[in-house]
Amino acid sequence: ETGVVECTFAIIKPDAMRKGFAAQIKHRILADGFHILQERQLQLSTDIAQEFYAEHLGKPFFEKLTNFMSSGPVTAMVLSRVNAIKAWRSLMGPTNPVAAAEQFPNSLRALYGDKENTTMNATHGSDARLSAQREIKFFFPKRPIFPAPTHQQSHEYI
Ligand code: DGI
Repeated sequence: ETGVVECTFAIIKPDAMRKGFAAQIKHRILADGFHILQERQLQLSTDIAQEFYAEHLGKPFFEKLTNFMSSGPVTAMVLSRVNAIKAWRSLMGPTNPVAAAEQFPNSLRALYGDKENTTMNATHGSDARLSAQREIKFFFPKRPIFPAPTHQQSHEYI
């Protein structure tokens, strides 16, 4: 397989957490060859959700999105893999769960997103290297001592 090992940032959103889909989603992540380098469960304040989605400030869905993202616990993860950013976006599927179901029925947003409501689309993923870096720092501000693992067992950071 060609490509560069990258890190990306992922969130299991409050809807998927509430519906009990976190374990199935993590299973798909691992089956797709990602390592979960870091993971934490937390609940965002609305302020933090607004800061995280600052690029969408002023859009019609901004308030609904940030209220939803702070409505319950989420799982935040750093994922690594060859071409992680693209691969995670592709595993998630399109933003709108209806489009996801039509185009990629096996994608996470097709399976676990809310077909009535694009806001509740189960997962988040960085869209580029720069946003991945920013988002990872935002949720995991402490730098790990060791670089990305080279085998299954070396997942522990201090
Ligand atoms: O990178 P994505 O999460 O796929 O999409 P994005 O960065 O354009 O938007 C961030 C989130 O905002 C998205 O996951 C769900 C929500 N969103 C985006 N577009 C719409 C939307 N929510 C509603 N209700 N309607 C939209 O058109």
